[in-house]
Amino acid sequence: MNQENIRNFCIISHVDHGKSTLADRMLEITGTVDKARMHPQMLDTMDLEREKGITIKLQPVTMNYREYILNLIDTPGHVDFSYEVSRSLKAVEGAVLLVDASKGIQAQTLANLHIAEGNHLTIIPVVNKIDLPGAKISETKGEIAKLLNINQSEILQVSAKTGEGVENLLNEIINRLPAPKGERVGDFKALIFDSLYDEYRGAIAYTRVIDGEVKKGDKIKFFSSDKSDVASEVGRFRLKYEPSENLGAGEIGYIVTGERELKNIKVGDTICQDSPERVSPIPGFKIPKPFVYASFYCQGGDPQLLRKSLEKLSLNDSSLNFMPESSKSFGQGFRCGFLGLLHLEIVKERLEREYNLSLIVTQPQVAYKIQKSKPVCRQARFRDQNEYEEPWVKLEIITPSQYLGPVMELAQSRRAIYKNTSYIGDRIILEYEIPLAEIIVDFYDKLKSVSSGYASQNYELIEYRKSDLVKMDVLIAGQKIEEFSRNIPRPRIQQEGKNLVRRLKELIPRQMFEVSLQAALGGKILAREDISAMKKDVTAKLYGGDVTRKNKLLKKQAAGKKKMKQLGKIAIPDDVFIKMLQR
Ligand SMILES: Nc1nc2c(ncn2[C@@H]2O[C@H](COP(=O)(O)OP(=O)(O)OP(=O)(O)O)[C@@H](O)[C@H]2O)c(=O)[nH]1
Ligand SMILES: [Mg+2]
Repeated sequence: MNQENIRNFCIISHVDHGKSTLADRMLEITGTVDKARMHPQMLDTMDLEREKGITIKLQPVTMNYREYILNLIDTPGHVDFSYEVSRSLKAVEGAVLLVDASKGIQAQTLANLHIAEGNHLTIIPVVNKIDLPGAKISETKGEIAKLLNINQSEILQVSAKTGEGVENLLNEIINRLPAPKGERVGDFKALIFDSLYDEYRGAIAYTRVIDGEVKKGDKIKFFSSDKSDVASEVGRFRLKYEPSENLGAGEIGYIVTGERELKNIKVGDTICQDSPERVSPIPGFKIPKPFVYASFYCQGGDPQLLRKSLEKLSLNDSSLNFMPESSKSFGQGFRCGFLGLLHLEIVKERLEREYNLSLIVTQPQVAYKIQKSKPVCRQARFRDQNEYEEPWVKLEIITPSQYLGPVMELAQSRRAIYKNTSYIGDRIILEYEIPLAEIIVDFYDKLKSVSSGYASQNYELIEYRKSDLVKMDVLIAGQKIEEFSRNIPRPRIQQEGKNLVRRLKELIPRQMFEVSLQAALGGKILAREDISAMKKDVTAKLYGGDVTRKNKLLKKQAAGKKKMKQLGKIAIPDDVFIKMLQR
């Protein structure tokens, strides 16, 4: 394939602005998919993506159009998966920046645009959903023109739903984006921008070829691990793996590497052929720092199985981070780092579905830095003398001006420090600095509810700062359960203690004996609730001898028990930790 006829691009936007739907229309117009086989958001191939209606993984696809090859990468919009966006953007020359005409520019529109600009990509601004009755086309164009400092006439408009304007967009992609650079003759060099573990074929590298070409049977070498393998198959993404003779400079495709030692293959690494000394490696990706941590334990299973599954999954999710850990209550497990709570939920679901595990996940927390100090006197035992540092983030909120009051009130109730205000059109961009712990759980839901769904947010880590935090312990039936401990700003400790034991009381079922629930600071009890003992026989209340009903009830009780975990004497449901977060 002549390099001049290749165009590589991503579609980026805020969540839900229609990227995957636009990709559908492109697949249709280019004849990549038969209309009869077409279904909405064709590139959202994971069950989880379809159930949740969001894209989680980047997804490349190769299309033929006119005399051109178009390599498209659909990206997720949710902030927890922005690492997928930044990797995708390294593999292409241009980005279609999509903006929903009924919503205008939102927080991830800006965040993703900044990543694209940082990669010096050509941006094609496009207004989507022009078919909607509520579409504010010219307003949105005005916002984009101001943001990109361009003329409104350069902004395209489409309806990804009806297909209007999409053919024109394809032609503009060909006109406006440069063809990929690189030398077809010469040493082979390619970037791994994603990967996948295949039980039968080993690791499959998703690559962008920079120079040279690779053929089936060629020897390949991973730059960082210096490990050699043979490319047992190369090919293109055509909604399935389509083998080809070769992959050359400027192309996007896959290489079946056969590698089973998973530490040898790294996303961001450079693949070359025999002589790495002749090739300069491509600058790798900046590995994202996890925002939240939680511990994963295998329910009644082998921790080694969990380790292998985490390794395999992390090939396909390189923002997942894990290290071994052990707990008195749960045994061997892993402390895992995530980019947000949705990321955590998705990883848990994927491990359970794709690797058939049953997991216990402890309460997610941000990573605190703690300087331990010894108590100096007896009284000090009742205080927490440790010094805490916690991560702070820069928070950007975009809101229509009429919700400014409640949005600011919300931020201020969470220890936020106001920094700046700016405007896009008649909407306001508020900038704050705020402790990460204040926003990871329910801030976004609250923000949506105080702004009737119109405000959006984005955040990035800035630094660790000293905080007046104390560690609150939780005692169940007099036994300290480390997994429930949490760090809390000192002024809020009484209230949080009360809330916590009340919530635990709702979530922990009655036991055969009375159970006390206590929140404590050092040795001092802050709050207490009791769960009264259960009646011994659950069927006692069934009069007469209806055996089927009685059996049914006992069965139900038994099934309920399976999802319980023994914490000392107490049986608690597995999902208590996650439920504790849902207020
Ligand atoms: N009316 C209308 N609805 C659209 C259009 N484009 C997308 N939608 C709808 O918008 C919703 C989100 O579409 P997606 O294509 O999943 O959005 P996305 O940007 O891929 O979402 P994420 O990948 O999760 O960020 C779906 O309900 C689509 O049917 C459009 O042009 N017009
Ligand atoms: Mg999508």
